[in-house]
Amino acid sequence: MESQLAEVRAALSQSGESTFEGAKAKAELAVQELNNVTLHIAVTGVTGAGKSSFVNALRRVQDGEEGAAPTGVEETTMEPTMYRHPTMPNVNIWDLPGIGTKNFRAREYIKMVNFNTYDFFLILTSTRLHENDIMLAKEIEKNKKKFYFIRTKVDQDVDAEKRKGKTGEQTLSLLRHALEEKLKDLGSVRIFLMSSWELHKFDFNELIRVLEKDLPDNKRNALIQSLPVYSMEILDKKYNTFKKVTWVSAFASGAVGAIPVPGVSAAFDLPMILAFLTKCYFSFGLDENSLKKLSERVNKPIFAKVHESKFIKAISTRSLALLAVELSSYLALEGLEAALRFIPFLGIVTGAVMSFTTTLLALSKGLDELYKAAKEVVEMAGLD
Ligand SMILES: Nc1nc2c(ncn2[C@@H]2O[C@H](COP(=O)(O)OP(=O)(O)OP(=O)(O)O)[C@@H](O)[C@H]2O)c(=O)[nH]1
Ligand SMILES: [Mg+2]
Repeated sequence: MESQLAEVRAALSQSGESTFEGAKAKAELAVQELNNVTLHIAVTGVTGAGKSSFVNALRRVQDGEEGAAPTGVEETTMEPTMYRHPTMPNVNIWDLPGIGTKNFRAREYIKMVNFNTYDFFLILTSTRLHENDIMLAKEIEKNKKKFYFIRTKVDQDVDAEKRKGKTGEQTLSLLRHALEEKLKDLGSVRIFLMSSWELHKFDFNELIRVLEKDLPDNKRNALIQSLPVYSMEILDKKYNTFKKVTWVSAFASGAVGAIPVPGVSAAFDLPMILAFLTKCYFSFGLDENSLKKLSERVNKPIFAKVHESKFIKAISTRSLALLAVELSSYLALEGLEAALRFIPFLGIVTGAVMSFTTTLLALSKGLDELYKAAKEVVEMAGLD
């Protein structure tokens, strides 16, 4: 009980408001902003640089799969194509046309691809950096947006150089220095070495760290929540972004439309809790489709166990009834009303406060359960 109350106290102090009503009004605005945030990522670079393959890797769809961006030596993307994230509809990844190698005009190109649409640009380059990549970067900078250079297909370089006796580290270090040298006119440009075949290796995490710093709060959260779970670090980041919004979600929910749960004295907003946890469930890669793909990728047929958990089942089948049972058995609320009186901030405990408290505790518990399951998956898959 003490730790639960500490959670409620922390939520109240995070709101920075002195009344429950004030905190609620602020939270409602924050939730509206969260729901309206969109992120548009532009993926550009010369023809064949690996743009479409990278878009697919970010969206966790395999090349050739339904809804995947067409890839291959013959497949050229001729106009900007938007690919919605499969589970986060507010995150859009744009596969831009190849910038060509001849007669390139950066100013015309950025006009043609609707420059203003995008939050930032990823400029992909594979075997050779082209003058046009640099011209494009300069034009993006002139128009006050951010760009990041990504050297793709480094798996190929590592393999090829291994045959000549170089270690992976040596190859990557040489690649990095050669590119830094070529890009030195642009100032301090960061280069990220990557492979769409093995997104979890090389500089993917580093790119995310840099983007996290550069993006405003809501967009950063959207980005993190949309990422494939390729490491424990990414899973932890996801958990933290969800954890941060539990209190706003609980404040904003209120008792309106709440469903009384047998055995729990305060009604709480079960549909909102289910919607929130469903988002976490997909973001953590716990859905059957993601688990199946991971299982194939790491060649370990062990993830079906995750769906044996009653809690996960409640979410995967979107069953309010099952979720209510799971949560009410956790929320042993008998002592809660009395305990709440000890929080000086609250004064008199009202139905709304009770509803807020139970909703917050349910969200936290649900999030922790999903995180625990996802952590086990990451460990079993050997991704940590
Ligand atoms: N080994 C390796 N091959 C890759 C990687 N990314 C892309 N490729 C291959 O490179 C070729 C071109 O990839 P695409 O993703 O179609 O390139 P693109 O930039 O979209 O090309 P355009 O649409 O023609 O401009 C394909 O044969 C891909 O399979 C990678 O990370 N590693
Ligand atoms: Mg393409």
